[in-house]
Amino acid sequence: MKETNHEFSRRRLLQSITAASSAAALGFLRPSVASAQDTSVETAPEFTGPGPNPYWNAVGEFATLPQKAPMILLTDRPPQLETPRHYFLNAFTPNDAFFVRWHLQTIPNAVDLKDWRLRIEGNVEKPQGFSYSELTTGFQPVNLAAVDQCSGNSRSYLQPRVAGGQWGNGAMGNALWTGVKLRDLLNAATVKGGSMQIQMEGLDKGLGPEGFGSNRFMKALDLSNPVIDECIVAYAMNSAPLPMLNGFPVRMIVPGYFATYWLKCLSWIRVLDKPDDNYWMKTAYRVPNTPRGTTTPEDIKAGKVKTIPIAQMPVRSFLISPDGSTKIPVGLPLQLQGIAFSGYGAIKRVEISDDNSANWRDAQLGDDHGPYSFRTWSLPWTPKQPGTFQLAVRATDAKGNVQPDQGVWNPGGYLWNKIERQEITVGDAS
Ligand SMILES: Nc1nc2c(c(=O)[nH]1)N[C@H]1C(S)=C(S)[C@@H](COP(=O)(O)O)O[C@H]1N2
Ligand SMILES: [Mo]
Repeated sequence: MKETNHEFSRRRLLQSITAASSAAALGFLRPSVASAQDTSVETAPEFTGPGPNPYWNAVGEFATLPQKAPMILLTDRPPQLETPRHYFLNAFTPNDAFFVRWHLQTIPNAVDLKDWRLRIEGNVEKPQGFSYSELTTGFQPVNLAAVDQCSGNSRSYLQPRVAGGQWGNGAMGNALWTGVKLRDLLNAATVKGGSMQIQMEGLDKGLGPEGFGSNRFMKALDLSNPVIDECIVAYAMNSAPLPMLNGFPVRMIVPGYFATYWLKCLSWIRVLDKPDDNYWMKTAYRVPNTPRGTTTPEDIKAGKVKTIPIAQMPVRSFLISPDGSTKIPVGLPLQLQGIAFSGYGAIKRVEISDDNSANWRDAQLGDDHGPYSFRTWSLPWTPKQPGTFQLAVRATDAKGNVQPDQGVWNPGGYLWNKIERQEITVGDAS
């Protein structure tokens, strides 16, 4: 059975190599890979389900998905990959280790840039269809470091447990995004008076959850939202083309906002004169209209909870090293290291406690890459006696938001930002 899958996968891979070479001869552009030897992963296997998922075979054979390092495989249909913890020691998350999340079954495995266009349509005076090179050469490029975080990041920590992908803390990543201002593209098309929202759609399609009603993933933002002027249509990620699984050729960057709005393989921006009521706005990705978006199963059952579309990311911080995997000898001078970020403004402070929140010490903040980036932090720490320590880390942002010691609960499993605690065992070194 396994053998058959491997054979199948090998055949598919050879086919795709052949397809890739002839495509290259025809001058098709594909997301480039690190080196010429890597051409075997240049074209992802087709992923058009139903039937056996070729990505699964790729995982079995190569322990990785196309253009990706080995990562935590959350689900294979659609592919969802979580970033292993140690990657967060740095402010920028490498493209090949950047988390992956899709909703629909059929995701593109290659894009022919000769045919591909980004359409600006709907309630506009002059509908547009920009080619990739028009985007890269026809507009002032903008660079922005920004955190992409899934609304369901850390969902596995909610009590009681909720349905959905059981992410740990690795459904997030920070990249330097390069692209065109959304506003420049809208201006080129001239938005008509009375417009309310932009609706975004990518190349993926397929059946969604029950009651979905359409086979596309679409998200919308209010034109009156100030974030519209900060949005970027990104054609580069950490100064390289986007990996196919992270949205090649372009994706939307919505600084400070949860990733659900960061449309991948973005191909349609539609100006609407009324609010978007598609499933992904009206039903999914909504949070209780309560402080911190928290509620209870009882209030949900009683129908007491009003919801609003999810928006900015609350302040968070993480201890990345040490990770609790080894016993630490007494007297060993350590650097506690980690990252922090907030969707509401720059990180102003990161504090550490090793005595169950009785005392907090300020960590030193690392390089400032802008308000929407991960901010690294570090603090020297030398354990003085053996035993078990709970190292807690809490961040404060420019708006004065401080991480709380209480979790949240809502049926989507969103907005988790409770203070993280890491147990460290210190051993007697004498
Ligand atoms: N086209 C498309 N864009 C999408 C999605 C999707 O399913 N299709 N999922 C969104 C969600 S919910 C998340 S968490 C991010 C994940 O981005 P990543 O895979 O680059 O990490 O993509 C967003 N953009
Ligand atoms: Mo997400």
